[in-house]
Amino acid sequence: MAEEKIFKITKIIAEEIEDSRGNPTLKVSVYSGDLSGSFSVPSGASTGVHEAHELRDPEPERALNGASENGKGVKDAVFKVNNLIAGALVGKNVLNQKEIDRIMIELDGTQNKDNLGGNSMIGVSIACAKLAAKVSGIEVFEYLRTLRLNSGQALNEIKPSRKIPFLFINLINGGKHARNNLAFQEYHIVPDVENIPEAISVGINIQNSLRNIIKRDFGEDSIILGDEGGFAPQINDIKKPLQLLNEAIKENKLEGKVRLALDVAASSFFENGKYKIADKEISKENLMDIYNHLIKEFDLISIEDPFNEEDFESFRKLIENNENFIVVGDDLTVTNKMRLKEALEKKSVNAMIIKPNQIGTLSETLETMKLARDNDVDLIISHRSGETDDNFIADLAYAFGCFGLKSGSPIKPERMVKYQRLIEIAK
Ligand code: 2PG
Ligand code: MG
Repeated sequence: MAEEKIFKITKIIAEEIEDSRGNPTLKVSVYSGDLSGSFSVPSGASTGVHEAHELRDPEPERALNGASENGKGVKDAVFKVNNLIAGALVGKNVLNQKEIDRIMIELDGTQNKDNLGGNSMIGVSIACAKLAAKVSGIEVFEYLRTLRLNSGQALNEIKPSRKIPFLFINLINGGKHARNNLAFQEYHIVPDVENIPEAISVGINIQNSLRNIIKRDFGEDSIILGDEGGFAPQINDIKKPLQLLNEAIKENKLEGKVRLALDVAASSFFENGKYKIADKEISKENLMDIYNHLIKEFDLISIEDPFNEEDFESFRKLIENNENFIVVGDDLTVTNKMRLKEALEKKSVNAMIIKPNQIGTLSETLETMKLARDNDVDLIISHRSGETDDNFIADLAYAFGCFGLKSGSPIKPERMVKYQRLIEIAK
């Protein structure tokens, strides 16, 4: 049993690096002697209000530790890892993930990780898990399966959904991920094909066709990319991207082999009780009608965050209205066990997004995943819109047979590394 061995943490070092948007973020490396594990922390743009606090430096004039760039720096977070967290964890056994996370949670002492920051904590937490896999001489996904929950239950009791996850490949970007006026944030293709390399090449082929279609209809300017590597055309009609995707799918003769999915990220266009789409304000009832039609017309497989992050009720109604349809919580559930409990009581979701940095430790992430699967909620492991070259989420998705992995468009390297890792594991 891995946990009986002892590999003491000898050093923890955080540094500031850039994420894919060019914003500062942390890279944390944890050492046991000569061996080390690192994790580079991603960062969201359309973050849920209930996510763990992301520690960013104050504005330059109020900066304490020599920080920062317009409140975006993470020098304070780096300082906290290198001093407070390292001080508490050096000497501890890196194979005891539960203990490592418990110590950080206690040291932070707040509900929302306000003191240490979810970004600092998840950096350390996952770097420890990667080091633990290394000292154990096993792959990260294998190590994850050996971990135990607070209840003592083994994580290999998590009910798998699939052997290899479906890929949710985001090919058209709007919302907070693009400089256009498209309200919906993400338009995904979900290839239903035999293996991951095939799914990736389907994604690339469809994106290539899409480039020509968008250029033809909207001009050269519209083929610029959004944050996750999908196109960000100057469109405000929410239905148009689905038509464009269908045309690209047809061009590749892939009808029936590729489904469509949305991450609407509705909280980002919810203002004063209304949803603002293409400069018009609409009610939640109207939005529900729009979804009911789109689901039928485009045979959508799922919609993520269809309504504002506090509207559990409308999520439930969308499930009730559409048989065999997948309603995914992200800003609603924020990888948080308490939010998931509420969503379960109110029957608001049948799938949820898992983003470890939303909650701030690996142990809490796994607790949430177990609760979800015990209640037949499917899991989609997800990147953030501001990403790094880290591939941990692929191991997490594979380890527990998750339903999906959502990692943007394969033409962006920080997205592709996750898909590539899945290919490597699946081999
Ligand atoms: C989402 C994510 C990732 P962000 O809403 O699901 O696609 O976006 O990281 O900006 O929260
Ligand atoms: Mg989302």
